[in-house]
Amino acid sequence: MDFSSSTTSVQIRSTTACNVRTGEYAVLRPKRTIVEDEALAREYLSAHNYKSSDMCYKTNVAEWKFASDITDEKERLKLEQSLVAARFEKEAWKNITSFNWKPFTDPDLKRKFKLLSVLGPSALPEDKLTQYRKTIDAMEKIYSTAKICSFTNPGDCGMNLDPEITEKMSKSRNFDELKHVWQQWHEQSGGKMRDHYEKFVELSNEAARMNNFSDTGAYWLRNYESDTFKEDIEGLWQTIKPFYLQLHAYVRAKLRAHYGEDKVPNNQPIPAHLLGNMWAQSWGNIDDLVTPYPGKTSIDVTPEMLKQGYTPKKMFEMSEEFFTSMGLLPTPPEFWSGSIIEKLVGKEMVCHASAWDFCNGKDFRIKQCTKVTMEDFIVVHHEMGHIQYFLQYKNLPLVYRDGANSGFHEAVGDSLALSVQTTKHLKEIGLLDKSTPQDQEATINYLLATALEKIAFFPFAYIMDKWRWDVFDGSVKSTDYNGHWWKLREKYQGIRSPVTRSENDFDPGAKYHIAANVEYIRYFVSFVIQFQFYKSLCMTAGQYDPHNPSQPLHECDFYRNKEAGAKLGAMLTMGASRPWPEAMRAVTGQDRMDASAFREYFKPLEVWLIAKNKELGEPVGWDSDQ
Ligand code: X8Z
Ligand code: ZN
Repeated sequence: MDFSSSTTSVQIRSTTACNVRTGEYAVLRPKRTIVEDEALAREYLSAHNYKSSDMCYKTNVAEWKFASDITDEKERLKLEQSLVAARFEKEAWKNITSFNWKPFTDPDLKRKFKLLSVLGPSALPEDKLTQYRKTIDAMEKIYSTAKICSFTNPGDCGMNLDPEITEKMSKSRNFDELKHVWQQWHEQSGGKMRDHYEKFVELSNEAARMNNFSDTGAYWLRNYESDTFKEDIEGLWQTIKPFYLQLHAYVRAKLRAHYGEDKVPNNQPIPAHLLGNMWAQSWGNIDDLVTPYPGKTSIDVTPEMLKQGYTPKKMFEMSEEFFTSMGLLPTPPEFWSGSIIEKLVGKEMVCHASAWDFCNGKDFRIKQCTKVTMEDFIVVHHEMGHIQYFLQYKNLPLVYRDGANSGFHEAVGDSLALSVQTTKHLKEIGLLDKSTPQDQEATINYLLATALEKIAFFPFAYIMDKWRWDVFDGSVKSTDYNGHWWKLREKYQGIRSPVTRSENDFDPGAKYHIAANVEYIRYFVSFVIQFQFYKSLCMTAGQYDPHNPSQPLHECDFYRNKEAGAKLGAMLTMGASRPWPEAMRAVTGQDRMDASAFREYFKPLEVWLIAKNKELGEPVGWDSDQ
């Protein structure tokens, strides 16, 4: 699959192979000098690039067909294609590793070989690879087709995650209804895939070990090309944590005011079903309950979008216009004819939004069950960020057609969306009344709404992979899958399950990326670096000056700014051809992840929250058994 964010895509894209001249290199190698070897290697890669792009195209087509129309037949065809691709990959891998590439003098050639020398799950024998793929497909199918019964109308059992369940979680303020929906969803999704997950872990680890990694977690981390990556993430979390605790305390106080002391007790983790989102990963949907100054304008322009007759098509066109206004690339006609931007009627499909690169330089698509909401308007920009990356690196060899690391791919659209969602920009595009004042209270409202999306997300993004790292390295056994999940949920997010849980449940599987096996720490990385990108682009555009209080970071809009666009474009065209610190330097001048831009952006809110929690007498943190 190419989803830009899928782990399988990386394997296919970086290891897809051709089966021509099988064995030839292995036989010749001992007789060659390094110089001859390098020349031959270059020649080999060129043929490999051509064939592997073609294979990548075929695999994507089969995967797209399944994801947009989930049937047994489409699944069978997808599996068949994945086995064909795996055979190609294995052959190519044998050729690639037959080269003595480590002493190569050309650093670029060496990098290509390094990236291509990891085979991925295709290392498994074919029967096991079949099982591995079938297990993931089964989980993705359970997730994407799960249905629950309505609370108010129990006879209606056709509620899907997208859109009905998501809308309930976002809009209902009825404690028992939310609990019902939460519980039912967890039962019908994760609850049905526990055995599959256990099998998946075993096979995935076996594949990782065949690739000389200790386990799947270590295999995933290779993407970040850093020996200190886990420590760096923990360090970033420690910087963000005090701010998260303040936000958590404030939101808890507001929820208590709404639901009552018995439902949201002081000093306790927050019940997971009250935060406007099934996974409590971002809390923007309860902005109405927690907004500091209710009389002031809200950032949520959904009602205005509906009033003006917005459609999914218009949302995508506007997003594209933002990118091109900065001198970035327009999408080709194939994008518009091939994409699916609304849920298909009468078909089961994977609704979780994704962007696809079909590896032929012209076919790029998005699949999104778009609703006309401000939240989805931001997701549209997120997905268009992936497409922009694809477009910018489309002329590189396939092995480099990827993000500098996965977090970069996730950050592009979000960095631009930070500009799109400013009141300045919303006024400019007619979604906010030009006369709306931007005073201190409106600023706090704006920053709080943004914090509900961005700050609330960090501990969730962290535990998604912390849990999997612990499962993959064997420190957590299948008998403690769910217990460990809730231990992390409570410790990091400060939330608790609304109903008693046991090892008969499998709540991690109620989240898409666990069911579909998509690594998640990329989003943690993205939420840090998108503020670094945003700040740098703002400074390039002359829209932010750290020494000028009348020009705060959160008000910067770089719409139509070609210099900012050129800077971003320069990074995107590098794809994965350089280690990520170099890509980051191209935009920010920095070569590491750094939460200070993020802190700078939210500074006025941090000060406000600390004072407010004191005023409310709300204790910060929660009692915990941990
Ligand atoms: O999965 C996504 C994107 C597709 S790459 C819509 N996101 C994460 C999620 O939904 O959990 C974006 C932010 C977090
Ligand atoms: Zn994404």
